Amino acid sequence: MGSIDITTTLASLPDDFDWGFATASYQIEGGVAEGGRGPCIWDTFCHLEPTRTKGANADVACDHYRRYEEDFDLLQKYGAPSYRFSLSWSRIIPIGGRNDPINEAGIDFYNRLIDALLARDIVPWVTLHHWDLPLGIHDRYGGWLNVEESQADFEHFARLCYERFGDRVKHWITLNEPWIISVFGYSSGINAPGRSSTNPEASEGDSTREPWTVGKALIMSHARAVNVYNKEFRQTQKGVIGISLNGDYYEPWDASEPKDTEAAERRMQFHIGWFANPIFLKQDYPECMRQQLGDRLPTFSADDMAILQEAETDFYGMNYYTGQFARHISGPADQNDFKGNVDELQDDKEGRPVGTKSGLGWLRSCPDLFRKHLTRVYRLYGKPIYITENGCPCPGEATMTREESVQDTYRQQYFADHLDAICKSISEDGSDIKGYLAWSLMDNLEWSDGYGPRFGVTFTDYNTLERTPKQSALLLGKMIESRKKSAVQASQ
Ligand code: PNW
Repeated sequence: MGSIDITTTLASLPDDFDWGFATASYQIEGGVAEGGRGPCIWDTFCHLEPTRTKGANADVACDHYRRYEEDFDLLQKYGAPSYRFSLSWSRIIPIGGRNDPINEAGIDFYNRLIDALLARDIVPWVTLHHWDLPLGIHDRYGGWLNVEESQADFEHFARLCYERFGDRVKHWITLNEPWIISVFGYSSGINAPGRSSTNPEASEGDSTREPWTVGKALIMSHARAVNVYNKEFRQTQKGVIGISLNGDYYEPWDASEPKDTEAAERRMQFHIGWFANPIFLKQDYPECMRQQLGDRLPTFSADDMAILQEAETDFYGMNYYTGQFARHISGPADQNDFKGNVDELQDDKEGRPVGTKSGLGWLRSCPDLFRKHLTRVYRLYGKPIYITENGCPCPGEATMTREESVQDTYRQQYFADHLDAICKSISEDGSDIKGYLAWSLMDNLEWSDGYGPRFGVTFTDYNTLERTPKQSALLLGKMIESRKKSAVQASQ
């Protein structure tokens, strides 16, 4: 793919622009019963019969638990200045609660990880929680369904992590994608713990209420973890803290229909405003959510609001993959709706597709919408943005051999086009975008889709666990290298 001109594309990136790759504990580690780790809700979910994860579990996954040195050699080979990974809460506190025993062997594992990164001059970015909730607290009190207990336990877990790792970790992300946790875990039930009243595979749940309760638990958990950092650690540790929010960009299905324009904006409020209003604007949920959901949407008490007011979050972590069209639905919203009473489509009224097809049905490459998304989020919430995830599987990659998969032309074009969108949002729209972490360092467990979709810049052979760099890893490596050179030139 020699045709991608990386130097002109990247010219408008700031000299201190950060780069790297991202992963999550459950998707790569394996070693689920090693070193005193307790079970998490995904362990149970992956072993349900009949399967709800295409037969896949994470008992071994990429065996990163044992192979992390090799994986960090790859990061170094790719020239990555930064690496984002997440902590398995139940490795550190096997049952999960604030009065439960701490597992020193789990802490040692993450100390080794952090030290192995620093030895290679790679900056660790740590996500405290990326979906693998300790089963112990799910069983004890319902996990995120218990707003008061879960936020107290998360605060305790966060404090322990700052205490033990914060001398070396200066970049924290509290939670990954609270929207997915709430909706996939407690409305559609396609993710652990798989609760739903609309999904025939689920035996328990209330899709009309549970996602909104869980959302509040996550917002308050984030805020309390930020407050602990700011009050007890920031002065000595001098790090930054943010949260990673997912959300697609929506265009109206019929651009000449004002109701579709409203529907597109409403859809984004239901995706992002749900969390960003309380966290970044320190306000109640978006008005359109209150209107539609009424008393099913929890309220913030005066005490809650005081906690939110205090919680100054440094950056907006953006996980972006795709865009869609939104079409308004006439009439009142269904009780189970979580989208803001809109239909989501991949073609507009004229039949024009939103983007080119990737290897997953929900993911189309739409870099122009990425630029609009970046600019909209920056204007609305006013915080520096780090892209904490962006990537795709190539069309057909799920059934490719290693030799075919490493020639990942589609992914290279996707990265180049999305970096170009970042440059335009910075230089033409004035957004403050500070870094880009590609998803993912290696092919890994794609949650309920199992090991089919390959998001990695490194091919994982799930039989031998051998890793092979794909062309896209080398392309990003070249981009990083060329930026380093121009930063050095600029400083001379
Ligand atoms: C994110 N969607 O999840 C997660 O943070 C990663 O762990 C995951 O591997 C990655 O994106 C790729 O999927 C998402 O359906 C899962 O819109 C699904 C969606 C979005 C994000």
